[in-house]
Amino acid sequence: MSLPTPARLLAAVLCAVGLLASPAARAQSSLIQNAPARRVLSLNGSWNYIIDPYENGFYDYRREAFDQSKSGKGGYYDNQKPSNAQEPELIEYDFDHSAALQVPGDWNSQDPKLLYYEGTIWYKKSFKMAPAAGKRYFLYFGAINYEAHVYLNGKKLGMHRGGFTPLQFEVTGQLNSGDNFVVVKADNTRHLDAVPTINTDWWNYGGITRDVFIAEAPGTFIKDYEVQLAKNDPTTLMGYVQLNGPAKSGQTVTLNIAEAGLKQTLKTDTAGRATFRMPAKKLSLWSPQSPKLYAVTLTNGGEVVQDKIGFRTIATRGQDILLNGKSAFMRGISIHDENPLIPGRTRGEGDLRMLLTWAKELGCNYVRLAHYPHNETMLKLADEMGLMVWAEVPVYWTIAWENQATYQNAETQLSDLISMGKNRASIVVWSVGNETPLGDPRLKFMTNLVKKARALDDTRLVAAALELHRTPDNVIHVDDPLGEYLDLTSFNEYAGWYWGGMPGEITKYKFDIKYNKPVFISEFGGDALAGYHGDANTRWSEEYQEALYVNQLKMLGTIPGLRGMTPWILADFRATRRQHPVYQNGFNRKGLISSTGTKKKAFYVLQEYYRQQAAKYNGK
Ligand code: GCB
Repeated sequence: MSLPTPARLLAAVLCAVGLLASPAARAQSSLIQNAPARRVLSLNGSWNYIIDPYENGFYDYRREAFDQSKSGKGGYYDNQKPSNAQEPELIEYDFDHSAALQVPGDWNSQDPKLLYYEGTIWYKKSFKMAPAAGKRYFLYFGAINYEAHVYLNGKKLGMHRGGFTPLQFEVTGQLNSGDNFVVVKADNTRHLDAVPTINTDWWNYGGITRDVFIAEAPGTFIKDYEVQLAKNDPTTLMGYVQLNGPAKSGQTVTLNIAEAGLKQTLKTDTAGRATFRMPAKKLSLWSPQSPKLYAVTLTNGGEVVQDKIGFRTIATRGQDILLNGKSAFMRGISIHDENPLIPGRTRGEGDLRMLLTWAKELGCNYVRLAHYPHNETMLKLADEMGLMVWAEVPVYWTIAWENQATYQNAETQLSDLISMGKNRASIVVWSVGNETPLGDPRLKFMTNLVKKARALDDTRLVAAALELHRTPDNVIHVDDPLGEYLDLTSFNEYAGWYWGGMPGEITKYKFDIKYNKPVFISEFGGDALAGYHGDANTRWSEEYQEALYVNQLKMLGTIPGLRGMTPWILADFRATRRQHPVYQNGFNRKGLISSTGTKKKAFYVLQEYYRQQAAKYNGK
């Protein structure tokens, strides 16, 4: 037995408090890495649904949950057929004769009576399959908003909270050869202690909003892996492979990046894990100008997992953001996971590609995927199309800072996001929240999230969209104490819309920014109804928004450390709080592109500014 040396003890303590991010401390999660790339049976398509505002399919008339009863039966998840005169049992629901919703897709945009619906909807999908002996199976949902109870063939698999991260259940041994059915109780009721909380500025779209599939894997399989450059070192590849299953220890795993001539055979330890660190001097680095991705192949016996991975470094030095060691300007735009043309949540690669193509047209090299984890496909597309990404968790406005369960929920969402995105070169920033109010409990909550993000991934920047305050001398102060812990001084700034007078008046403001870090404007903007015209002082007109952008860019140009921005927002989006009957009509109209896909005048202002910035920073 070897006794712990003082150095080992210190390392263990530092690891425990998250200060030393060893490869072993990097993002691990129960989720299968790159699950969509495994051998899958898609369960997308038509799912029958039952609207259940009183939750009669979940609770009996004494409000006892059926799935907690002795028999575990009685809920809609039994998927019983309705009774007829010959049958003794009364059944008052029937999935097969109920209407259907398309999955993936929110329910609000698929049936007019569901536009504002908040509550429970039951989904059912029947499918046939032939599970193979010796294989393992995982039922995987890209996202369900917000609380999901999942049942397979009448048996409960589990429950998940959080509307934007994947959920997965092992179903080995629970699948029939032949007919099967999955039932989901999806509930988008808002809660004070949830993440996000009850108050947001986006639509509370409910339902199974992302892909559903069953993934097949061998008995012992490659569950998780990371293949990235070491921190600030473009010539060293590092990461790990994690096997899961009875034969996980002492296995041989091969990592092959054929195009780069890199191949290594790894041996797993008793925990099924193999870490590596190897020289990689000839890699072409990923950047928006040249979004080079390498085919990466991991092999474990007969199992082959393939990914396309890019390699780049990201760091800050003083007020510079260094991409692959060179100063870059982040020409960004904020994006919601919504297709304004549906309007509703994006439903597939086409929708996602449309949004990112608009961003490219604008001249962006960067997107802020606000305010919650976006689709895994979006992250892969950003890799492919050459857009850096700010990825975020829905710690938004005022949540229950002192509630331990709320913190745990936020931390889990952050961990799952980092696990899902850790191999994507596009992601350069983890954002732990947006416009959170000053105060001690909040500072503790947020700094714990920052520590967690750094412990899981020490190679990317950590940020949050902060707030500012003004003094009567027209000075905008940015001094939120959370800024101390972040890599960017990133803040939202709404001069010319929520305060500061007309667009022409805002250039009088000067900035007083406390931290010597790259300055990043995570939001600015104002509403304009596309096609509504007036002058630069006519609120809601395209000309007002245009003047606001012209003057914002003038004003922001006075900040020496300005290294990027993600104005609010690419496209108009649905927001319940936006009630103006003429100009808003349930939409936040700060989009540079309208809800029918037309570009507003301000689009071209930002496009020209980005053209100049790209020239100045040599296109990076
Ligand atoms: C903000 C929020 C964003 C809102 C935006 C607005 O500061 O971060 O979610 O939609 O302002 O339009 O007010």
